[in-house]
Amino acid sequence: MNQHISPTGTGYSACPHDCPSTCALEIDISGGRIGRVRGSSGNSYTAGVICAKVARYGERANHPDRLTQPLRRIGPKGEGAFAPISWDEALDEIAGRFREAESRHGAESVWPYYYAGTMGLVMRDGINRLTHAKGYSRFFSSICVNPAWGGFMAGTGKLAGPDPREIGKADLVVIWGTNPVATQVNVMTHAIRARKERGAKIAVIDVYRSPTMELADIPVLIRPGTDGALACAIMHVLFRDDLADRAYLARYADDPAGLEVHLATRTPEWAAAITGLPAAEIEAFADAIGRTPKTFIRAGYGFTRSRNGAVNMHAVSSIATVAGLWQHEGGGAFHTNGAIFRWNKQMIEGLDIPGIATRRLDQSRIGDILTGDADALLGGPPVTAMLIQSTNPVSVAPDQEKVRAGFAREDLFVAVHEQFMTETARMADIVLPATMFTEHDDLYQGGGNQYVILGPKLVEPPGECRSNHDVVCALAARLGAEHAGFHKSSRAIVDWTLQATGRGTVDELEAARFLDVQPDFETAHYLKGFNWPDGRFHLKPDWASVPFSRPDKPSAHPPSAHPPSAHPPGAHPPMPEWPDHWDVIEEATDDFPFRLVTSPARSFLNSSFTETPSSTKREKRPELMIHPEDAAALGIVADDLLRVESPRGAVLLHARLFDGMRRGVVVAESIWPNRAHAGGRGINSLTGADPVAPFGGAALHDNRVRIARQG
Ligand SMILES: Nc1nc2c(c(=O)[nH]1)N[C@H]1C(S)=C(S)[C@@H](COP(=O)(O)OP(=O)(O)OC[C@H]3O[C@@H](n4cnc5c(=O)[nH]c(N)nc54)[C@H](O)[C@@H]3O)O[C@H]1N2
Ligand SMILES: Nc1nc2c(c(=O)[nH]1)N[C@H]1C(S)=C(S)[C@@H](COP(=O)(O)OP(=O)(O)OC[C@H]3O[C@@H](n4cnc5c(=O)[nH]c(N)nc54)[C@H](O)[C@@H]3O)O[C@H]1N2
Ligand code: SF4
Ligand SMILES: [Mo]
Repeated sequence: MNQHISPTGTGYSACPHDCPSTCALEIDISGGRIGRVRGSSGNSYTAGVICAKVARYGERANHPDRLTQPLRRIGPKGEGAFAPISWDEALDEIAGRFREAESRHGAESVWPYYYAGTMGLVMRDGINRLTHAKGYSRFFSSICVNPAWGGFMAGTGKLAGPDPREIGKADLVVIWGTNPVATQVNVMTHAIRARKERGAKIAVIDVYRSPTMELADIPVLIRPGTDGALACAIMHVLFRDDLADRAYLARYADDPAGLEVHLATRTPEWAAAITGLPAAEIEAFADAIGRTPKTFIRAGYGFTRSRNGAVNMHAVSSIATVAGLWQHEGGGAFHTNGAIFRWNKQMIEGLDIPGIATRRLDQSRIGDILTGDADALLGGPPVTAMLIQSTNPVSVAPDQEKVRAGFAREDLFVAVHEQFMTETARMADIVLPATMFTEHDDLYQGGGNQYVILGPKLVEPPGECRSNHDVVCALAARLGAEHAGFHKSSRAIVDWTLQATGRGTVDELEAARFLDVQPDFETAHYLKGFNWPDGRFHLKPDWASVPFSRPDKPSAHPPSAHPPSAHPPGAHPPMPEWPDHWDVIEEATDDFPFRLVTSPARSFLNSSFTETPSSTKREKRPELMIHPEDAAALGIVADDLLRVESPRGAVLLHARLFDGMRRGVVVAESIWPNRAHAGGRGINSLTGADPVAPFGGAALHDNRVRIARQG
């Protein structure tokens, strides 16, 4: 492996973080350590631009607080007292405790838990190979993408769309429910290019005046969870004013006449009452879309983190069909490119292991699961042992009071493999030190773009850090788990995966650095038809036929011991037949009169970078953005310490007066560590884990709260 490492020079890699941009990176290396990081200018999506937090990655990689030794807990759970142990001792103990759990309650009492702290395919997903080989409980991944992906596929039948670089060729760029200035900077690179080169207009739909909306020509400020209403009114205007592309609809859509009838009552006035956006602004925005064939709708994740999120994503993508945008270069709707990569993941995940049929436990419901909710456990045994890689659920998972209670259980054994002593690691029995992306080999794919990128090992890790792959293989050996993937290096698995997918070899990819796998124009724009048997975009979605996984067993009753949310799982009204405002969001009540959104903070990435001083300095402290008139009505002034309470918990935040929301909407840019809040409770004490219909997921931006000055 060492042939790829040179102590000084430039290394080429991919940003491993959970960000749709997946930037191609050029990394200064000196004395075997990484320094300044730049965006690759030869990569046409990255185009030489990356975010500030990754540009200064040396601060994170060379951080004095990095974990460098395996540790064993020596005090009470969660107190943070650990003592160093050897790797052999740590691995033996984990294997022993896993065997013990298995003999007591069966293999399904072990739950390997992971997420996208690294997006490298081998390091992120290789843990599934161990799960499959041992028959442990499987992982139903749900915290991020499900409402968005499923909602997009409900129309197109496929998770792909026009080349995202075509944003640069649009005349109207519609940035819908995403905040790319903070969360995926490259969308802005291409949007600004369209503005500079073509005079394109930029529209931004959000629930607060985000840094992206600050740059918009057409700011569209709505209430949370009302995007379906806005989309319907836009389509109403398109039909009404003869701006719908009827010839396109006749050829490419399932039932445009039915939609037109349905939308007759979805007027701008109707939507104004729901969204809070004046009808005249809806009219003007709809008119701009209807008169601009090269309108590129870039739909993000944020607006789908509501209980009606999948319905809203489908409604937004339907606009591109009603206006016929898909036909034009620089037009259409794009969310993500998951479908174009088509990896053979057999070696990574052990998909050829026979009889993979254990229960799949819902990632977002980890609080319910660890506190023994029979429904969340799908009627099976309790979870008594976990290996956690690449995620920090004690900060990021919803319904946090239960998450904390679950992790505090004395009969739960937890091993956490981490780069830092996160709040999850602090709750562990064994902590293992993990490599960073420059310290191991892996393979990356773009979400918001179309590149495959190699991230080779560039430097030696500090101390005794080991990669996820190495830990999974070492445990497999101790647990008697069998699969060829346990006997290959990560580089060999990358090579196998590339070859099995028909994408050459790892050496070829290393020489090329990245591979552009963008499909041809006709395919990407669905000119040969949408991905359904009838070849049409489904304006009237058949949710049951959407080829996207769902939670194993829809819950029949609300989680116990907690006040129910607006519509407990399984108890919500049926999904609408057509694009609509599906009224299942956690609307404000007299008791909880505000709607809280927990939008991402610019200098953090979920809970990552909360350990780097320049990021915490920029974000300052956990704050609640509240409208000055709402604040005045409550007698709140700037900097007051506020108690914010939802049906699920309470959190302390400082007031920041900000007039960039509709009245009654409050925003807390997140995710600060729980301990950064006065009182030690973090933002996810307020959020709920009841699954979003019909694909699961967490409605992180859909919370009713009440607010009062503390003390
Ligand atoms: N700096 C930074 N970058 C990140 C992240 C981060 O935490 N910080 N997280 C990463 C991850 S894991 C992901 S999945 C992506 C997500 O990136 P995005 O696709 O950008 O989605 P979100 O970040 O969840 O939310 C984006 C915006 O949606 C808005 N929003 C919330 N509710 C609604 C609504 O009902 N309607 C509308 N129209 N807008 C709404 C929020 O205010 C926010 O400004 O970003 C990644 N990049
Ligand atoms: N309130 C609220 N909650 C949210 C969100 C929100 O918008 N609001 N966003 C949600 C979303 S979209 C997501 S995706 C989740 C994400 O939540 P997480 O997946 O937990 O993401 P991070 O907080 O970035 O934590 C990733 C952890 O992985 C570690 N890590 C990185 N690389 C490696 C590696 O190679 N090996 C190992 N072993 N560890 C590694 C990092 O040190 C870090 O602690 O949070 C969700 N939670
Ligand atoms: S914009 Fe996203 S992918 Fe690019 S460097 Fe920053 S976090 Fe990484
Ligand atoms: Mo995410």
